[in-house]
Amino acid sequence: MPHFTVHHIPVCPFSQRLKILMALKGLSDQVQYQVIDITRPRSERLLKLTRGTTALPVLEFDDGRILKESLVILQYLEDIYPQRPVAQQDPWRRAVENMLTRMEGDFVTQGYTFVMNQDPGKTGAMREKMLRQYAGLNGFLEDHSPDGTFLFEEFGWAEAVFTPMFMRFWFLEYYEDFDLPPGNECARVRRWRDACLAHPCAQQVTREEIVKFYYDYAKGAGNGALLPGRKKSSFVIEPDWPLRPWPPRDKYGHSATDEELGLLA
Ligand code: GAZ
Repeated sequence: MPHFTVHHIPVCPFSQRLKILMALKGLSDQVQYQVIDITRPRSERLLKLTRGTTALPVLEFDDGRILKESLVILQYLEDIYPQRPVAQQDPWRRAVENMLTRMEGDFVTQGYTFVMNQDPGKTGAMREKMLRQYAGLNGFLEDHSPDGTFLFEEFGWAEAVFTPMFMRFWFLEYYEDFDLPPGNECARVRRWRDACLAHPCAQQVTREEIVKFYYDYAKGAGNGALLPGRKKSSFVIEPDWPLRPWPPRDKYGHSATDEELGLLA
């Protein structure tokens, strides 16, 4: 078995996909993770290996080869640990699962664009677009699994891909007061989402951790970037998140200081 390490950012949804997959297989201890502090410059060594790209996770083998892109790494782990397959084995079912997986890109982009929006005049349009994303998932599940909870019988591949995003989108509930509306239009995707959130193999992060780490995203600064007047990003590893207070919810008004966010050691 090749030796490798996964480099990742704390609270990163893309590496949580890998953690969920390995937890489903009962093999969580088979993968070593190395936390990268994105508020500091990336090491020359890693930059060289990735040819200058900085997006994580990156899986690095002991011999210097690397793999990028969470869905590619997910498939690699599925292939080298075939015990307790998570992906569907039947070609038709696998294709259906892949169609749903293929919907993650727009879903993720819309959620992050919404949380990072700084123009209160655009909030209505953002809500509308986010709802359309959920409605798309709802329709897909209605077609392929009208009476089920998950896409198939159990929490599987598509669930491992989407659950970290359902969790990140707690930041929309907190900073935008956005959640799925009651009623029929989203009933199927709500059932899916709620079961995904509750699954024992997907409990690597908490709502509190996400809300605290993503404060700067809610103020328009992604990927560890520094906001005006601030010396520390909300993505710093120290002080640890349980020690920090809950950030202010009003993202369009007040800009919290490092001190208010509990970022000063
Ligand atoms: N497609 C890749 C994968 O592995 O699946 C995505 C990986 C990725 O974007 N990683 C980001 C990263 O490592 C962190 S997560 N950044 C650190 C760096 O130095 O590059 C997504 C958005 C967005 C804003 C943020 C993110 C996000 O749009 O989650 O849309 C998809 C970054 C405004």
